[in-house]
Amino acid sequence: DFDPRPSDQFTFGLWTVGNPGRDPFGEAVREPMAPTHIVAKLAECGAYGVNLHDNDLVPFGASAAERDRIVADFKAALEDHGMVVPMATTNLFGHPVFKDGAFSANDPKVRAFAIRKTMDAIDLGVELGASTYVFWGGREGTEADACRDPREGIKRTREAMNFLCEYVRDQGYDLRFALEAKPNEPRGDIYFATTGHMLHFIETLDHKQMVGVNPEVAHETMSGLSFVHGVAQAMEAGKLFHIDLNGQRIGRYDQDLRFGSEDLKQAFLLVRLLEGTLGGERYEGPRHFDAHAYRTEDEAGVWDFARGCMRTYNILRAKARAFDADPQVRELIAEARDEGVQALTRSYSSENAAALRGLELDPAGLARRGLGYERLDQLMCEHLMGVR
Ligand code: DIG
Ligand code: MN
Ligand code: MN
Ligand code: MN
Repeated sequence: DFDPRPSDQFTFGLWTVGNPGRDPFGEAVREPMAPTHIVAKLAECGAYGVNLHDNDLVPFGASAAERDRIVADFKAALEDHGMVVPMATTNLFGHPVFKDGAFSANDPKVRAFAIRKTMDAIDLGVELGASTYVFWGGREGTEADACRDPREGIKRTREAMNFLCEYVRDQGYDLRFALEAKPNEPRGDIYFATTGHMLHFIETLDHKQMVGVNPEVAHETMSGLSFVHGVAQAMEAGKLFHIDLNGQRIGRYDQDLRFGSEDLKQAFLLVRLLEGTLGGERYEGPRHFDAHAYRTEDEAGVWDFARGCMRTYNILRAKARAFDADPQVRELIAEARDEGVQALTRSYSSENAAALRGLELDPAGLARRGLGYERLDQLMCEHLMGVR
């Protein structure tokens, strides 16, 4: 069966199933849910864990005593329901103080406040057992782009990341950072717009080994990019530290829809990549759904949404296994191999270069070969449509 179980490692943010359904054009449609209630209900649904921004649990400006009481209650709920907290993050986008950005804001006092708030939120995440810490720069960008040199936005972000990496090391925390890209919304343009931008930025950091990415389906899809290729590049670079799964239609605002609900083919190809059924590395981290129920739903609908995300993932995993075990598929994707030729370009030598020049290659003949991809893609569609 396809029902989720903790071994599937499915997680949800408190803010996802707890989303009250407010949108830019309408008020909340659902009552707020207590974090302890969310923990109980997600456990009931078969989830493995829950993630959170600091202020999803501890209200902005709460006293130390209030914070400790809330954390104690939350820890008890986690314990009671056998749930874990694999990932934590900071809300650096909700409070008006961040209206010009957080790490990249023009006011040095705002930047300092953002870094201090992140230090406190890192402490909270570690206290709850998180091993991954996500940074999504929702307000790090512009409308009036003349407001700062865009290179300054990059420099300030690097300064914050280097400082916070040092903080984690100084505290002796076992924590890795995962950077989440988004091209726009809420800002007109957000710095580090795609996972690709983040992968380069990470290489410029002082402690790049502890920094990876947290790609989100909706965010790459908004830009019309292949999410599967972005995730593949992160995996190949050993930088896929976390992932945000959801559904999205191209060219729209960030919809954060139920996983697989919009583009089943790309969701299938993503699950196939993550599960490694096509061969190669399998992603071993949490399968996090950063998504929320339609505004039309009541609380029961929210749990339908949560179960739908997880069941769809499990169904697609079964289909990916069947697809890559299908003899006709394996025959079609069996790559042409010619060890002699491949060896020539695997590493340079003047002999190899000369041999390459001497190779008998017939481009016209090579061009005539049909690849059989129509048959291959039809087979994939037929697996997806449930007739194979
Ligand atoms: C938006 O997609 C962001 C925020 O929800 C959060 O900071 C991050 C964590 O997954 N995703
Ligand atoms: Mn999103
Ligand atoms: Mn979102
Ligand atoms: Mn996200």
